[in-house]
Amino acid sequence: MNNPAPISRPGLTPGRFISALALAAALAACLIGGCKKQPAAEAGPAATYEVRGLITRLPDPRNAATNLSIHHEAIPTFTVKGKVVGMAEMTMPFPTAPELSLSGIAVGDPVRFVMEVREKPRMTYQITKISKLPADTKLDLKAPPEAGPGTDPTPPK
Ligand SMILES: [Cu+2]
Repeated sequence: MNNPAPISRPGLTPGRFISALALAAALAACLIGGCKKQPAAEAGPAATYEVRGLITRLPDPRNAATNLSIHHEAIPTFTVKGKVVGMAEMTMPFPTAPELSLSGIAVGDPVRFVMEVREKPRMTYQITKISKLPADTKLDLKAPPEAGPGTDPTPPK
């Protein structure tokens, strides 16, 4: 937190004195009313994002180490530690909330999902909601799905 400049400091113009007062008033209001910029509870999600993408892999029920993977659209509002950094379009694995059902969802389906991000005690994210979009939905995806850990290998012929 910034310490307000001492009032007796030489060169402090009336204008700066006023802004120091305004800052002090804002801080006081923050303390009384609860600052909205601070996350209310550490346990709650830092942010949730509604994202669209294409399913590239489904978790294998016989292998707990496998993840759902989605080639998702860019997330321009993606925020880390209060800074909007954005997330580019990419194929990545997504942990899912324990109660989330993926029944009826198949590889290649366009979907809309809610990604919940926590920053404490460390950066984690999971999908809490997912639903299929109409099969002809035009997603804003430029890159081809990357061949990588998040992509199904081409099935053998
Ligand atoms: Cu991503």
